Amino acid sequence: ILLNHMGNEENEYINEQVQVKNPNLDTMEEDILYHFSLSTKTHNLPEMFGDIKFVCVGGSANRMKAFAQFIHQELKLPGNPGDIKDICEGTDRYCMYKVGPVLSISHGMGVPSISIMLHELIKLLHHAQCRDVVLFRLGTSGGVGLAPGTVVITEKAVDYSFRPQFEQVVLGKVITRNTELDEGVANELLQCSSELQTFPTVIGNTMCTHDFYEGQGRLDGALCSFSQEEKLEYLRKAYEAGVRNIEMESTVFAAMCRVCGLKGAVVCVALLNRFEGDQITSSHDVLVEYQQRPQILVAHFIKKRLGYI
Ligand code: R2B
Ligand code: URA
Repeated sequence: ILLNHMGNEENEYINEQVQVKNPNLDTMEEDILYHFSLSTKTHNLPEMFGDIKFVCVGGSANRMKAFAQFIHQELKLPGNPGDIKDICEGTDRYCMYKVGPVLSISHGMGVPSISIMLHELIKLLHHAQCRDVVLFRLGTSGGVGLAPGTVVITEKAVDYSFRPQFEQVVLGKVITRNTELDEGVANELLQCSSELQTFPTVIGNTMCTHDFYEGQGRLDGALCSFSQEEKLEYLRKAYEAGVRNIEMESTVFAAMCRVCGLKGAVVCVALLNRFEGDQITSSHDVLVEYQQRPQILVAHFIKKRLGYI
């Protein structure tokens, strides 16, 4: 582990193997990935997962099942996409589907939920001796000055004061980690969107909050402690800081990818323009189509990387 100027651990990128940053794991006889209902003793993780090259995560269990079926079709793999099985059927915390070299997992809503999943995912990839893995978060978000339906590829994940950092409380003290994402993967994704030419796509900063309502400056929660003018001022400041969308998982995702030597990307569709309102008013069908956009973009990336295109 190298320490950077902030005293934080930085990945050395010496090899491309997924790295856990915890010496305690070496001395454990068994590692139980409790929220996946998997364990190093009861499952042969290298055999089950050793060939994984792409991991796609997203909040909703149904959406991540649909993504697994979609990528199955796109990669023209043998068998019926309808038959894919939830690897984590022993638990209803998260769902997980494996389609060739692609793993699709749900993470629920918010930093605590995705953070638990990422701890167990990174250990899983480590135990399975996976190499050269790219991790994508495919999500939804609120747009900041963008037309609904625009896809945002995250440059930096930023916190509530637009700083590219994630604060974690450890033993009662705050630890700060860097949240810059892989620039190469982001640019490659932007290139994919210009090849597809089916929906608008931008690169921008993504603000991660710990709440959907007051935390994102919404006026329509059960509580609201600020005025419409104060809301708009905050969104304007966010826009000036390069923020183009707001969601609830990107900072911890970026921080954990960075420390563990995983190339990570965040691709979220904006469901609305927050300068225009707070409620999500589009029809169900429109929202379903919007949520397919990050999937289409990442499927194109995967197909290119695998030499299909
Ligand atoms: C986007 O959508 C969810 C809230 O509706 C949350 O998980 C996020 O980041
Ligand atoms: N997800 C969020 O976190 N915020 C939005 O406004 C929409 C989706």
